[in-house]
Amino acid sequence: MKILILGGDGYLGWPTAMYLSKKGHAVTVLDNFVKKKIENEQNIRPLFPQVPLRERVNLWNKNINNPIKFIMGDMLNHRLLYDTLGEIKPDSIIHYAEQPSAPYSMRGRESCYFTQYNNVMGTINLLFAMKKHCPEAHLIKLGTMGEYGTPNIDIEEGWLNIEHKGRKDRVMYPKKPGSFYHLSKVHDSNNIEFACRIWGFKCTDLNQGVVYGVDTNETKLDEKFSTSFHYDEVFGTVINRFICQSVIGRDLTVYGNGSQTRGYLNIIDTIKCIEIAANNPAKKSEFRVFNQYTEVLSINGIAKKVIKASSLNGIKINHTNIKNPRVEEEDHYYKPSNTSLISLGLNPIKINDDVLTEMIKKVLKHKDRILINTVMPNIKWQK
Ligand code: USQ
Repeated sequence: MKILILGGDGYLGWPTAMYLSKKGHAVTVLDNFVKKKIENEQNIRPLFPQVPLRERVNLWNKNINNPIKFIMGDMLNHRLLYDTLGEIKPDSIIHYAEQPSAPYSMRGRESCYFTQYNNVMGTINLLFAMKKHCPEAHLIKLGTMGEYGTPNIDIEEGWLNIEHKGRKDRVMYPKKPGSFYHLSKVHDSNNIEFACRIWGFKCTDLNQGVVYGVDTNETKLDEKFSTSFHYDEVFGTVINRFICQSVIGRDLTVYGNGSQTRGYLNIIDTIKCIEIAANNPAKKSEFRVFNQYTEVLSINGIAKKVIKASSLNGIKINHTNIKNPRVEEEDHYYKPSNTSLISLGLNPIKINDDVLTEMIKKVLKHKDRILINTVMPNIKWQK
């Protein structure tokens, strides 16, 4: 397949590009490096040293007989998107190219505005470029489980059958997201569903849970292929943060009472899910939603697992309940469904001592690069 990966420099985009290139697909990656700009602005950096994407791609291409193509560009530049799609005419477009941090979107007006403008308008540009140059392409869009929030009813995969005053319909599942970032993905979902309805697009919206993990088979091939792994409050997801906190001997920062429950998945499973979606495209006019997570856990449950794995590796830590900087329900009902990807063949990796030990060992090697002042949260949902 000809595959275009938007956001090919990120935590998930880069490992996806290597994996799909190794599988023989013709991969092009596009990125505008806005995450690097935010890193500089926030005085944060990925834990593993990063080789610039162009250099990484060149190194990859030297070792494999199926080169990745790299384009530096911004999805807010619609001309660039039109030209790129017109030239490549991709079969599949994997869209990761969004500002992914909930806390960043809650910093204030500018960060919120940037998040929503970048994410929503970038996607609008993509939809119009697809309409002009490749309306038959399969759009695989990274959504988020956070679009649903924590409703007091079971969470279905994107759609809900309802009966109201004796009549029945199938509607998009009601959304109650918890940050301006998560809201940007809700707006995207609505825009894309509309494009499927009026232009006959094929789309899979992957409502992904919280991703964790340090490596994939491809990042392990060379240190220079490391992915952009964060542990700070801006881009670090909770398990990645807890592992880094443990390695520097700090108590784990459980926000609030720690009963908050979410869906989680390993970075290797993210890539498998993308491959499964690409190999089984949505049909014409179909806006298909998969809930992409493999395990449901509370923060307390995660803290317990990390504390145990740390102790097996000779690290004695505990957890500490800090005042929740977010506005989120702590004790809540949470029962999402995730049968679609499993029924298409996903064989999930589970969080266990071995998986966490592998993370601890890799992070230990880079322990000295951890910026201690970026560990505690500073961004508050309510000031
Ligand atoms: N949390 C802690 N301690 C910490 C950090 C987080 O208790 O030190 C808690 C948060 O309060 C929250 C949960 O962990 O209840 C998850 O937080 P997170 O920062 O790991 O994840 P989140 O902000 O929800 O966002 C991440 C990614 C985002 C993706 C989302 C999937 O950054 O791009 O969309 O996970 S989901 O959460 O399913 O919406």
